Parts: sequence; C-alpha cells; structure tokens
Amino acid sequence: MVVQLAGGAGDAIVTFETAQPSRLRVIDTHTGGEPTRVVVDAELDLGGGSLEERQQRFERHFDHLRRAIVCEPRGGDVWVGAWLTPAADASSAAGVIFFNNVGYLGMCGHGTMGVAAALRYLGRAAEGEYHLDTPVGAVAVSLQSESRVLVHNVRSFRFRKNVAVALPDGRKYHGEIAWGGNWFFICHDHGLPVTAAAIPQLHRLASELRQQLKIQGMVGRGGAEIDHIELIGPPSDSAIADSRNFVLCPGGAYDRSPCGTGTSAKLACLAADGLLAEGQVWRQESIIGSVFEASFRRAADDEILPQLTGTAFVNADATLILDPADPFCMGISHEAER
Ligand code: PYC
Repeated sequence: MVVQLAGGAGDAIVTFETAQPSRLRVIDTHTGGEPTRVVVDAELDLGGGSLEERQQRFERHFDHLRRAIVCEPRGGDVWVGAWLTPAADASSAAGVIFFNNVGYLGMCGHGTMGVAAALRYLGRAAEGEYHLDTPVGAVAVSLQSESRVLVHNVRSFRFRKNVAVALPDGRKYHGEIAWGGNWFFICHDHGLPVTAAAIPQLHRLASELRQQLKIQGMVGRGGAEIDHIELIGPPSDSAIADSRNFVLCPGGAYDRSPCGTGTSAKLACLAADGLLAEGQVWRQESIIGSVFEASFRRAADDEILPQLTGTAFVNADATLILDPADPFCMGISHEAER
C-alpha cells in the first residue's frame, strides 16, 4: 500500500510504502476494571512531528486499524486502544495514540497505566520515571510496585463554572466544564444515586446531557466538543474514597475505572474552589468500586498538574489476525448511522 503523508517539516509530502499488517500483537490490560489494548511491535511509519500530527495521519490513513483493534467483533465499546510509536521528544521513552470505538482520545489516564503495565510485562519499562508523548502533551509514568502505576498528567483546568443545561422536558442541571486531557461536563445536582444499581438511569441522563450540550453549542476552549460526562456522588464508603463517579465515554460505554482524565478535571475544579489543598490526596471511586488516588501541584494561570495512582494488570498477550476474507475484519462500525 502506498501512502502519502504530510511530513513533519512544513507541508512537505512524504510518500512511502507500508504493508497492510495481517497480524498485530496486542497486550490487553485492565486498570480498575477498564480495559486497554496496547498494540506492540507494529511497523507503521506515521512520519515525524508531534503526536497530534501523527494522530491526524493515523486517523486519515489508518483509521481502519483503529476499528479492527477496538470495535466488535474483536473489541467493543468499552475498549480503549493504545498505539505505540517512537517518541516525538528526545527525552521521552515512546509516543502513544489512544483511541476507542468512535475516534481518538487526547489523553487517557487508565490507558496510560495500562501501557505502563504492558511495558513492564514486556520487560521494556524504563527504570524509575519515564515520559510518554501524547497528542495533548507529555505525561510522566513510574511503577510504584508490581501493579501500581503513578501518572503525572497534563495540565488541567476548569473552563466554566455553574453552567446550566436544560433538557427538552424542562429538567435543568448544572455543572462545570473542565479539561483533564479530555473535555468533561461535571455535574453534581443530577439527583441520582451513583451506584451500580442505577447505571441504566445514570447512563440515560449522561447521554441526554451530552446531546444537549452539543445541541446548545456548549463547548470547551477553542470550540472543542465536550465528549465526556461525569456525574459525581458520595463514595460507597468514606473509609475508602472521597467521592464516586459515573463517567460516560464518547463511544457510549461508561468508564469502569474512576477515569484518569475525569479525575484530573475534577481536581482542577476542587482546586479552583479552594476545596482541596496542594498535595492533599483525593480518592476517586469508580462506579464499579475501583479507586484512583490523586493530588495536584499548582501551575501558573489557574492550572494544576495532577498526579494519579491506580492499579493495572495484564490479562492477555495475543495476536489479532486481520484476514482479508473476513467481511468484518476491520470491525463492525455504526459510525455512519450515528
Ligand atoms: O482514564 O482518562 C481516562 C479515560 C478516558 C476514557 C476512558 N478512560
């Protein structure tokens, strides 16, 4: 297959040959219950430049691989994929592009922990702290123990406070728009129990809120779509956590983990309101009861530098087979119908 890519330098066009892979080695992990499929040893030249540029090239030329890796029948809406690529910054260990069943993620907290677990399993994790480049900036990772991973996330901030969203039937909710590596609408006054038993109602309301944010043109900085909805409630047990969340992800699944970027966005709101001090630990519980420990350091301009700790385990070392005779080789996609 001949592919033309806009090169890293200026608008130069780079033409090169890349073979369509027929097999992809993946390491599957889960972080607090949320899966990540890490593609390793794939030979795909995405050209130079930033991770943002490489993600755009991946999307333009190789989006079928995203679907093959995370969509049904090999995956499903809960899966996040991580494509490893050479680092953009000479001081980083690698670059990573995160994606799901409908598109691409700027950063992914649980996914970064999954990548760290996969690299450790492969014996490729650097000693101590190392950096991974993502499309929204570099993150730092270090292994705390066999399965515990510490992530220093990208700068996070609250963008808007007390935003009212009215649903067509007159119900009205309020929330904060915040960035934690992805865009979130964080809502407290939803009136639902944040418990596993209420997942269908939480899912319905979060979907309605996301739809209305879109219809009403409510966006993040620079007009960015708010594609994650976070409904906050009390923890199942104050001895284990400070708060519990339900996070609706862009592809329609809810995050089984406490959501690293969502926890970072929440920390930015707590910091902005003076409700959490620098260095103080915030324990964020997920809807299935897994917990991330988080804290922050202040950065300039009302932004914070969050750090998150969670546990990630490898649960498969597998080879995906891409058989051209298979009509669903490149995944089942409902995107055209959305
Ligand atoms: O952990 O940041 C996260 C995340 C985003 C989407 C699913 N998990």
